[in-house]
Amino acid sequence: MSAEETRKKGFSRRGVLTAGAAAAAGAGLASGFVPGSAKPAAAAGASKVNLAPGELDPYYGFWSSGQTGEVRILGFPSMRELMRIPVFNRCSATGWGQTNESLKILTEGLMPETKEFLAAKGMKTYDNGDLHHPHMSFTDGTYDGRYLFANDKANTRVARIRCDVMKCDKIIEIPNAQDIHGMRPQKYPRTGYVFANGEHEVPLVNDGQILNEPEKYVNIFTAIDGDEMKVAWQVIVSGNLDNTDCDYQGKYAFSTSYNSEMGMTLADMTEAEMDHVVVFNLKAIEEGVKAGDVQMLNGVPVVDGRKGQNKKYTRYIPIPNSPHGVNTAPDKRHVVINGKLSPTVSIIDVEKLDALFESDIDPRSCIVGEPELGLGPLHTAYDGKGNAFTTLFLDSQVVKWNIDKAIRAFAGEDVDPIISKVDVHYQPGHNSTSMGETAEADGEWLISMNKFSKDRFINVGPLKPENEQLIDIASGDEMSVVHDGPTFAEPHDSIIVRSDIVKPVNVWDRADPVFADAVKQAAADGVDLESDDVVIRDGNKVRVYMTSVAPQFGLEEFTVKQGDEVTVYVTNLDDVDDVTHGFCLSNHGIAMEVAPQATSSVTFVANRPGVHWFYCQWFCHALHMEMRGRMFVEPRAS
Ligand code: CUK
Ligand code: CUA
Repeated sequence: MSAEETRKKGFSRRGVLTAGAAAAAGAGLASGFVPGSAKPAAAAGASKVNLAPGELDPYYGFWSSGQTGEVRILGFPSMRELMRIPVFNRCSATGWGQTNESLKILTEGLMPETKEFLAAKGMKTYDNGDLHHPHMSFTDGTYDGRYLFANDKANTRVARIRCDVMKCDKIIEIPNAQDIHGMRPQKYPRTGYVFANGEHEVPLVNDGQILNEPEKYVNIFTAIDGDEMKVAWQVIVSGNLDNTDCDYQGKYAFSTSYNSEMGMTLADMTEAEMDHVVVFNLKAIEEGVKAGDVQMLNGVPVVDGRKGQNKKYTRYIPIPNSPHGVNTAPDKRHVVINGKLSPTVSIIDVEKLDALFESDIDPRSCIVGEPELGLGPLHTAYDGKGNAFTTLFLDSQVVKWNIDKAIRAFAGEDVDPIISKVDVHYQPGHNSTSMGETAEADGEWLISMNKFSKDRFINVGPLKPENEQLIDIASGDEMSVVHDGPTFAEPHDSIIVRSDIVKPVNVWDRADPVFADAVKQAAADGVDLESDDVVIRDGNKVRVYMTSVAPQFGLEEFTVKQGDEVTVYVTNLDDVDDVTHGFCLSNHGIAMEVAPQATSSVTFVANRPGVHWFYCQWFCHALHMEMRGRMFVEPRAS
């Protein structure tokens, strides 16, 4: 398509739109064409996106990847993908899922029955995950750069990523719940808790005795101790759980429910006009747990917060209609619940929640605004200046609205909270603003994470990328789309973090706990990982220790016997930025990354007699191709 055609197309789609949106269309064109109506502000926004070679981004973007199961790091606002962090998936490049170090993380947090189930399939852990929500740890209401946490909807897990090395260090399976969807870290005083919603309701004892007795189905809300990565407590709720967020006081968490009906079919699930948001009273629950008002299920204390049960723990606030996202505003006071099947969002004033728990007043008394925004409101982000940005899935738009005006309109004043709308392409789910889920929301940028890209990119076949659209929100009331960013399946959510907050290292610390098992085994074998290149035989177990310094492995050959269980430890002695080596063993399905000053190890059975080359698969040196060696497997004596 020529630039001229692109331009025409852009304008026909935007016929009804404002000059601001038209300016955005112009700013996005490769030709650099800017229509006469363009505001200089929009052009300014676009120029901030186009970093010159070598220029650095002012923000990190941490992107989920949905069913791909990883977390991605983008430079923001350039939208350049910088790195992928394997979490629930497998990674051919880094060996995530086959190194002993990663397998430990992938298996140690699984429940015994899950390990048993997987072992029967010949598996150590799950191969897939569905990672929707990456969120950073907080201290005092803002990001602290320690960790990222992420959910796995597919296999009911929660993972933690260390931001110093940008690697996953813990994965736990959540007992009693099924399919962790909404997940948020505690904002205040710190993280602290990581809240996690079980989305799909199951019988409380799910052993195959109960199918068609919905009254025996429950959903479970979980609070994880984010420091220990252990479940602290759980709450049984009525209805299912979708998304979650919490307040800036450290008192309450909130979860939406699209299935208050506890329906098992689409018709049943969407029957009621009103569903609800559950409010969790953290202190009351902690006291209940301490007082022993719990049942112990799979070693976890579980309190009963169902409707009509103990009202200390939860309140159910009716919300129209199958609400989805819940987003706490940086004003530290308002929480927006996005109506999805209702064109409205509902604004909760957290200062009215104490009264709700103290007496039997109408739970809707804490709703202070309910503006009608458009069709299919899913998620809301904030600029820190009193405005909110809500995605409208069905309208394919983002709407900018003012929180205070919405509250005044709800109170009867004749004001319109809607400031402007912009078309996005197409069907937006989550959106995020720069620092927008913290008290330091800065109102610079908005990302609209669109589920369909259709015609926005050259065609790649029936499976299309998603389209993340970058929107300038710093240049006045109108929003300007300044960049289309294709992504592979399927980022749901993202966070945009000021770059000064995140401080990754360049080189591993040899004392890092990730290497502890290797160090321990080496010590038991009398081996120094940092200098020795040696093969240790221990019955039919063989441990091969080798160092690597570009462009050479410490061992250029080693010999094992057919049937040996071989563990190869590679320690990268290079301590220069960016000199990563790898160890790839031909025709054995084995490859792993060994970053500067790291030790990585992998275990396999040597079952193919003959010569097998191993080589460094990470281009590290002019003689990188020569960085190789031979494993000789002697045939089993027959
Ligand atoms: S959910 Cu995907 S668009 Cu999993 Cu956060 Cu709303
Ligand atoms: Cu070492 Cu390539």
